[in-house]
Amino acid sequence: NGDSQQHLHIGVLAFPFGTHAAPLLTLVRRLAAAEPTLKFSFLSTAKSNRQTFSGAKANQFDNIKVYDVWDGVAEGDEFGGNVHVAAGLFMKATPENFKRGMEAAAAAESGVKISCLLTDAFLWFAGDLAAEMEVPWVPYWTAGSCSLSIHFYTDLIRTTLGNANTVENIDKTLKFIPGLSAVSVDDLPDGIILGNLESPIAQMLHNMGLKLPKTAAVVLNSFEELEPATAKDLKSKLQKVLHVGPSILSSPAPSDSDETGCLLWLDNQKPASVAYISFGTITTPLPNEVLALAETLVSSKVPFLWSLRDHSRHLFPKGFVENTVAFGKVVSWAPQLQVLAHPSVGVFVTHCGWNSILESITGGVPMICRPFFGDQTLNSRMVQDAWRIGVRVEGGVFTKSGTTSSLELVLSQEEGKKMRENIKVLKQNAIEAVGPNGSSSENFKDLLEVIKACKHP
Ligand code: U2F
Repeated sequence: NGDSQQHLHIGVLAFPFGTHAAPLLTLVRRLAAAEPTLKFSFLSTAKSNRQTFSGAKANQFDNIKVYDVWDGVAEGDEFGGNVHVAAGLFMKATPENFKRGMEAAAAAESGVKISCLLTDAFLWFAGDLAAEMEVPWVPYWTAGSCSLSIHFYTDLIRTTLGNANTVENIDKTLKFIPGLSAVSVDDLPDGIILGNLESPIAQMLHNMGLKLPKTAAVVLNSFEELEPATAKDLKSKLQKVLHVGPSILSSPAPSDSDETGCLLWLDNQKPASVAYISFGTITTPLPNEVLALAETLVSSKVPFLWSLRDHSRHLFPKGFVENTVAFGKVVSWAPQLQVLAHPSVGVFVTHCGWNSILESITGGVPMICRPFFGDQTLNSRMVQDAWRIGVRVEGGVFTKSGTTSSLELVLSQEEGKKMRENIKVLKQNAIEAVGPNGSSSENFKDLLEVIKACKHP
């Protein structure tokens, strides 16, 4: 095929849940802009593609084409289940759905076959698929090195600390893994030592960890200076480890519009006074905790901006929104990146999703952490004890007294000031990492070379 001499065709496979597809697309956009001769086929489910390419984020690249793959829900089924169930159904539909999608993509590119698989790292089977297709596999880990390291070392953690759900191991730390000495068994995602080791997610991540040494390069949305020991260790163990983030700085997506007036509202608040509250795209906090947090805000009168989906509003105490209108604002969606960059925000009450952490760092805002699942507890441990840029909410869950003292600590006490100083240093590191000759910029160039070196199969 004459055309095949002209361009390389990259198959991009997304994980269509949580905040996964969007950061992958951000990376693809950056590659597509840097090397217009590369052609990208971006594959995800119809629902995920609709969200990822909505509004200002509509696809404007000639060299990125978008394909829908089957989500695993049988036709005619009215599926309204939660995201974990949906992810299970989706994983069952893989890799067949992606294979079919890639065939369609190759046909649309006048038969030019895919010469590289760039995928969400969750999609561990892409390693086998790539081998079958005789092309390299480049997985993208949308979170930090700390959590990637946990999955890489799962077997070692199990043999060192024991497989069973033994309580006596709970406080043991992972000091035998570089960069993770602050982390205890209790901080690990379910399915490593505690919880169900056989759950689909646990198996998926374990498989991924085992496959990592076979990848051409592992790409992360983090920067080396944030987790130097872990980054160095992974680099010594894997073929190539490329921290290219934070992508919000290196390749900002089009800004969210401020339909709910958050930024205007923040303009009228005092510097570093506001608590911004959000728990990401998947988590809904428990009813008693919403209540405790709301009661804390009422009694402490800390100015707040709370992003909470409408379906959770009924959890507020009666009259909450009306009674706090003088110092608070509740919205169903906030332009979070811009909110965290606003000088009025003094603390971020967060579930510690990785994107939220990066946005808090680049906004220079310390955190109060209330993690729920996956990498979030581990991330919160790093925030509190490795980077010292926040605290876990006192007692681990929102109670009125614990939340009151955590807010007070971060907003008004010396410790909070110190956190703000620490986070400023990390913010500066992040800016330098994506700047000229910065580590993330150099890693990005390296990634581009890896992709350009792919051969037509
Ligand atoms: C999963 O994380 P989530 O999607 O729940 O949370 P984040 O990684 O923190 O990403 C949330 C994104 O949604 C945005 C916010 C982040 O970019 O700016 N957002 C917003 O713009 N406005 C709002 O009102 C609320 C949110 C998973 F649960 C985590 O454990 C993982 O760390 C993460 C990444 O793999 O994916």
